[in-house]
Amino acid sequence: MNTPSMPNRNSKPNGGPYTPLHSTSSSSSRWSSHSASSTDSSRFWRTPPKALKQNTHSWNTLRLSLWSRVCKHTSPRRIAFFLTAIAFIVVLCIPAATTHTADVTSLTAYQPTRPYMPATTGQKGPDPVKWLEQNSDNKYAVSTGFHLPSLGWNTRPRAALISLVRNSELEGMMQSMRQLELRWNSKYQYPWVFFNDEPFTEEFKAATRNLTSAKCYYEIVPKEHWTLPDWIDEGRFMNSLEYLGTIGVGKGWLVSYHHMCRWNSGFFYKHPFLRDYDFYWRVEPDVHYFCDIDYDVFRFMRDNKLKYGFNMNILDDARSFPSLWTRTRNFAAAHPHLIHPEADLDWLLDPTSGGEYNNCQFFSNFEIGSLDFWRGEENEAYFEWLDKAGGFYYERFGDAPVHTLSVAMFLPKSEIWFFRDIGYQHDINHHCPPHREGKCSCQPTSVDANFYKLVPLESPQKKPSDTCIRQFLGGDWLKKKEGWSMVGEKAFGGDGYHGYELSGDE
Ligand SMILES: Nc1nc2c(ncn2[C@@H]2O[C@H](COP(=O)(O)OP(=O)(O)OP(=O)(O)O)[C@@H](O)[C@H]2O)c(=O)[nH]1
Ligand SMILES: [Mg+2]
Repeated sequence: MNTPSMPNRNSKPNGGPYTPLHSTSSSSSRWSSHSASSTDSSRFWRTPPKALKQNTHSWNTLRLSLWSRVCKHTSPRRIAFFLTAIAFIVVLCIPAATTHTADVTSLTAYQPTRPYMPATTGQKGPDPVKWLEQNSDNKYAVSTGFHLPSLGWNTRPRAALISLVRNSELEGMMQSMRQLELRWNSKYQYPWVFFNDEPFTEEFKAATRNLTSAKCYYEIVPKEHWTLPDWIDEGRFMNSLEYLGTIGVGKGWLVSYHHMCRWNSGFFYKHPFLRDYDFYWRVEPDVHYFCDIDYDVFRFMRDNKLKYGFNMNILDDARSFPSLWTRTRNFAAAHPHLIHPEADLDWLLDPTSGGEYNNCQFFSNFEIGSLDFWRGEENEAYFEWLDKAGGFYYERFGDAPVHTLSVAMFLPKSEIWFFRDIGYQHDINHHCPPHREGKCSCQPTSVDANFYKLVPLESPQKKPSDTCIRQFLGGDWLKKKEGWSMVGEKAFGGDGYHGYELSGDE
C-alpha cells in the first residue's frame, strides 16, 4: 500500500502521463520530484520553454512556422524513408546491445582436450578453447534472433549435414536425425543433404523432411563416382571379394561397400551440389548423439581455422588394407613438397617396427570438416595415387584410414580438433564425455574406451604400445605410473593399457 509521501509509481500527476523529471536521477530524487504538488507537475507538462514564456504569441508563431516548413519539405515518400531509416537503426542497435551483454557460459564439467602440439615456428594462432568459453551459450543460434550487427551479413558458414544413405535405411536415418536435431540442429538450422546411388523414394523424402525445419536436399551420386573404374581388373576384384569374405574382413565381400569406401574417400566433396559449401558434418543412419551442443560447430571450425574434427580415434582391421602404408610411404617419398611442414605423423608410426603404420584411424563415420581441405591439391594427388593402384577394390581400403593418413600428412595438429564433447555412438563404439548432469544422456567413458573394439585384442594384428587417442594426444597422456609394466598388467588379467598416470576420465 502506498503512503502519501511515497506516490504510486504508476500514478499520473494531475491526470497526465507519468514521466520522471530527470531520467538519470536516483530513485530517491525521482520520488522527491514527484512529491511536488500537482500544480507543479501540470506546469511542467504544459508550459512552453522559459525563453518563450513571456511571449505566447511568438511561441505560437514559431510553432506554426516550424510546422509549415516541415510540411513544405516533407513528402509521404520522405516520411517513409525517414521511418525506414529509424527502423533499420533500431534493428542494428538492439541486437548489438544484447550480444554484448550475453552471458559467457562456462563449459561446465567438460574441458576441451587438446593434443600436445609439436614445436612450431612460434606463430600465434586462434584459440579454440577461448572461443568455446565465449560462444558456448548458443550465441549464434537461429532462435536467438538477429545477429547482424555483431556478425555482419553473410557470416554464417556455408555448411551442411551430409549423409550417404539407402532408401532401406530410412528408420535408421530418422533415428540419427531426431537426435541431432534435438541436441543441436534445431538451434542452428543447417541444411541436410542426402546422397544415394539411386533416387530417393517419396516416402524417404517426406519422412526426413518431417523431422526438421531446416532445408533438405536429395542428391544422386553421379554414375562415374560409383562404378568400377576401367583400370580395375574385374576378375581380380571378384577374387578379392571372395578372399575378404573368407577371412571375414567386415563387409569386404560386398561390391557396394567398396564403392562406398571409395566415394567417401575421394568423391563426396566433388559432388556438384556441394560446390557452394565449405564445411560438412557427416551423419550416418542409426547413430546416436547423447549431448546438447551449445555452440555453432561450423563457426567454431571456421573461426578457429580448423580443417578436420573427429571424436573417436581407434584401431582398424589391418587385413582390409595390407598395401596402404607401403603405398602411402611411396607417395610421400615421391611428393615431399606436398607434405605439410608442420605435419606430425609420429603418432601413426610404430617405432618398434621401423616406422610401420600402427593402424590407428579417426573413426570417420563421425566427421566435421572442411570441404576445401579435401578438394586441395595434396589430398587429390594422394587419393589419385591410391585409387590408380586399385586398393579400393583389390583390398578394402576404408575411408577412415585413408582420411586419417591424409589429415596427418597435409595438416598441422593445430588444425585438427577432438570433439570429445559430442557424445556419440556408432554400433558398438560408444563415446560419452565428462559432463554436467542434464547435458548428456550417457555415462561418461574413458578416452581409451573404444580402442580395440574393431580389432579383438586376441587377433594376431600387432597393437601399438599406447591407445590410439593417447598416441594422438601425446605428452602427459603417455606417461605411465611408476613401476607399471604392460607384461605385469597382462599377467594379472588386464589388457595392458591401464598404466597411465592420467586415467582417461579427465
Ligand atoms: N546409398 C547407399 N548408401 C550406402 C551404400 N553402402 C553403404 N552406404 C552408406 O554408407 C554409410 C556407411 O556404410 P555402412 O554399411 O554403415 O558401413 P560401416 O559404417 O563401415 O559399417 P557398420 O559398422 O556395419 O555400420 C552408411 O551411411 C550407409 O548408409 C550403398 O550401396 N548405397
Ligand atoms: Mg555404419
